[in-house]
Amino acid sequence: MIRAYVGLGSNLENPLQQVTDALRELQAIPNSKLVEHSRLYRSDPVGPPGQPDYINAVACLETSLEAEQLLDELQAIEQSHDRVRVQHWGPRTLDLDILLFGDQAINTERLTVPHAFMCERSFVLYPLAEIEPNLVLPNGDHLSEILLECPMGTLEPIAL
Ligand code: A4P
Ligand code: MG
Repeated sequence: MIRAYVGLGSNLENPLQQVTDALRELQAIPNSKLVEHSRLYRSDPVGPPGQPDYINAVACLETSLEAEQLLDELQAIEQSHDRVRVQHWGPRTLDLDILLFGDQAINTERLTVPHAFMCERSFVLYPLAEIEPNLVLPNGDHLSEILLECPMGTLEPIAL
């Protein structure tokens, strides 16, 4: 079994519900177990301005799937949430990214793991640290040290 960390993000169509539903759907991925997940966080959008705030979270799965099989499962969940987007011609309602897949470094057409921008994004790093404070990345970097260079800013956990 491999420990995979998955980043969840949504900023459309009731993002809190999108992420809550997605966490439940992660539990149903075959040959996998949802070990734990962070609280939900509200974050300022990174990227084009003028979009709504995001809800973000990080989940830990134990899986015997290969990385690309896990990506297939995550994309199927994204698709089921995207139906709303297709109707409204808006941006995506759910983004599920593989942040880490054990200690594997993957660079294929479909997958870059560790996720290319994870170490610059407070909305990834703080939820990840909440569930795995002593995490060491495949390149040997300690999450606790990366966090020192990435201020929490306006990121805030949501009290549900
Ligand atoms: N892909 C490559 N590596 C991976 C990986 N590690 N995990 C490929 C998942 N997918 C990976 O993804 C496009 C392709 O990336 C996939 O087909 C897969 O083969 P996508 O999600 O369809 O497209 P995208 O949204 O353009 O890309 P991506 O990388 O998900 O976008 P970002 O960079 O993650 O940006 N601000 C806040 N506060 N919170 C957010 O969650 N998210 C984004 C999305 C921007 N700003 C944000 C947030
Ligand atoms: Mg994505």
